[in-house]
Amino acid sequence: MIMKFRYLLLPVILLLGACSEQANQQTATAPASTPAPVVASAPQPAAAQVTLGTVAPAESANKQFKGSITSSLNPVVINEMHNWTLHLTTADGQPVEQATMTIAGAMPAHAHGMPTNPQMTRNLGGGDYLIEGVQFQMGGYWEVKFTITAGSQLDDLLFGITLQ
Ligand SMILES: [Cu+2]
Repeated sequence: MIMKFRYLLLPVILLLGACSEQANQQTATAPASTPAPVVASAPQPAAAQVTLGTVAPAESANKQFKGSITSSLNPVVINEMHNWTLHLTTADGQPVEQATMTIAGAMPAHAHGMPTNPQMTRNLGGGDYLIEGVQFQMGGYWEVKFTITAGSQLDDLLFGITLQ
């Protein structure tokens, strides 16, 4: 994970500089045996800590699902990869046990995406899903959208998140 994080530093810095549409553009993961780039040993500015703003439980666009998220890293540290757990229920609160999903995050005000492609990697049971590869490159208002399929249901679940 650390190796991957270091490998992502350069593109992240480029993203910060450009602040343009770079949604979901992730550099290919380096093999674990690849040495860290020399630049990674240079002095780095201290990582900024920001508070994961109150993330209200959300209702999906067509009201088929409700969801809430918890973060493995709280406060969130800018530019640090971490995981989320999504708890997913039906509209009446029953856990959704067998869902698949894709995830996309963006800052609407800046028209750019996240520096990573978060993925649901494990169904934890009871309506909980592990989301790996969450990373933010700056504070401010983010929207993270889960496009969820469960059985014949397909719906978008969007969380508005202010990192400040
Ligand atoms: Cu931004």
